[in-house]
Amino acid sequence: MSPAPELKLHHVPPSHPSRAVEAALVIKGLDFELVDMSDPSAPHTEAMEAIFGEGNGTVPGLTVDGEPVHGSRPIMARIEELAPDPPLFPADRADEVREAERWGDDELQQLGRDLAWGALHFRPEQLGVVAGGEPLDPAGTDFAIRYVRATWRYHGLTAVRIAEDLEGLPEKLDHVDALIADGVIGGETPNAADLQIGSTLRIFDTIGDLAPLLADRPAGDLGERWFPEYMRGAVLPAGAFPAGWVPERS
Ligand SMILES: N[C@@H](CCC(=O)N[C@@H](CS)C(=O)NCC(=O)O)C(=O)O
Repeated sequence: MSPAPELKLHHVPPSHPSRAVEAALVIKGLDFELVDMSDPSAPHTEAMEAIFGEGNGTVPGLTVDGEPVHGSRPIMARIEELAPDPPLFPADRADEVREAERWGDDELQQLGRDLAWGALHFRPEQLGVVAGGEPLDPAGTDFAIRYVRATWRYHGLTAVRIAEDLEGLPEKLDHVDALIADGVIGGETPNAADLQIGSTLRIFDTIGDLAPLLADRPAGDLGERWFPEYMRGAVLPAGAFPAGWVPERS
């Protein structure tokens, strides 16, 4: 038997796609080292590109005996090659899981970033809560206002985009309910799509304004089910988004 490969998962702790692949490594029982790429003075992109190549500045990135694998979906696929059981792409619905994983990455994941940073713009003192502590004092809030502004600029966030994200959210949550009803996700053990979609839903759990959209439905339980410890207790109180921005559920 060949020795187990050396696995290093490069992440930043709040990142939901990083949590998704970390959960996959844990489920597979693989030993790995977590490398925290956070740098309070600069985005992690440059340091990531130095390891994973130009244009690969986002987290997560995995090295397998030094071989770089970048992005949550390629990492899921590589983990599946390294340890087939329990499967991340169960044979009886592998294509459906792959498509749901793609949807979770391409169409849902960004909303985790947009809506969290969006809500924090209106409640910057809550940055302390999201980081696992208390609401910030006035001096801390001054820092948070600058930090959130810089993040909006960096990600090209606008109020229009956030309002549109919110408008489209009921339809996306319906899609997650349908994936659960069809047995693509939400089974006994999480597959790659469960982890990709569930990690974003866990972020939604932290935004109090979204609670009415998430309550009493299968999609509303998925984040907590697969990521009970991630963001535990971090909830931005409802009322952050301006009145009328959060739509009724469909
Ligand atoms: N869809 C990609 C993107 C990951 C992504 O955007 N990660 C964020 C953190 S959650 C990041 O590193 N952002 C920094 C940047 O956009 O420069 C994946 O799933 O790997």
